[in-house]
Amino acid sequence: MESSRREIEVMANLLGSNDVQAEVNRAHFRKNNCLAINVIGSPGAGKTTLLEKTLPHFTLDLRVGVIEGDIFTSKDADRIAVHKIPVIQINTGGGCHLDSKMVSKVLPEFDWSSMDLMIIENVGNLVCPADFDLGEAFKVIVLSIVEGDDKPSKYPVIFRNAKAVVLNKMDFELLTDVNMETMRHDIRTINPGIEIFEVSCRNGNGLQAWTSWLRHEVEAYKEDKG
Ligand SMILES: Nc1nc2c(ncn2[C@@H]2O[C@H](COP(=O)(O)OP(=O)(O)OP(=O)(O)O)[C@@H](O)[C@H]2O)c(=O)[nH]1
Ligand SMILES: [Mg+2]
Repeated sequence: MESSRREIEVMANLLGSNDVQAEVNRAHFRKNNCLAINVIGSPGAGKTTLLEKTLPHFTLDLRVGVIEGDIFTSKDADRIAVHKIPVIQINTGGGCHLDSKMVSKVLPEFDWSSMDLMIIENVGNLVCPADFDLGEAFKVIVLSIVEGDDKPSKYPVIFRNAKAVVLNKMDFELLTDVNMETMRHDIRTINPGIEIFEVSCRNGNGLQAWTSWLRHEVEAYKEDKG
């Protein structure tokens, strides 16, 4: 009993100090007029692939940077670097999520003079990153439909906290027993206002709606200078 109370106190302190730094990061993004988004999803959901497919829609006329979060390796950062944009890898060394201090440490490594969009790919995990504000404008979930239509109701916290969800790997729809109506219904029950995109990064279906929405979000953020 005593030890679980101590654990709660430690967690509360941790989240408290994370939130303080997150506000500093958020002020930094605001000052530089750069939309920052926090991309969250299970290992292999397709976060990096979605970034790879998204970047070509932005880099012709906008400046985009990427922060890659992983436990070990720089494999995702290497994939993003092919697109010739600034990318920094953060290795958590075992931690299951990024936190605002890790992000703040790498911010000075970017040139902020004309950055429009900063995409932060979190460590592959649908649970832990939900509790850690990085200072982003909003969270985006990437969920592979192959994982099953019960995932939103089993992991509701992240769905409650996100602005958009990309339901990826739609090319597998007919090869699985996933019920997309259940999936959509459960997501909307948890978060009625969330944007839902049904996408296949493999064949490109649905990507246009996602990239148009994200572009609109970048423009809206830049117009809202308050
Ligand atoms: N069939 C199919 N495969 C996909 C799709 N999107 C991604 N993949 C594949 O799924 C695998 C995992 O994709 P990643 O983009 O590395 O996934 P991730 O979420 O970044 O993974 P972590 O960073 O390790 O958490 C790769 O083999 C991709 O090619 C899709 O829409 N359809
Ligand atoms: Mg990845």
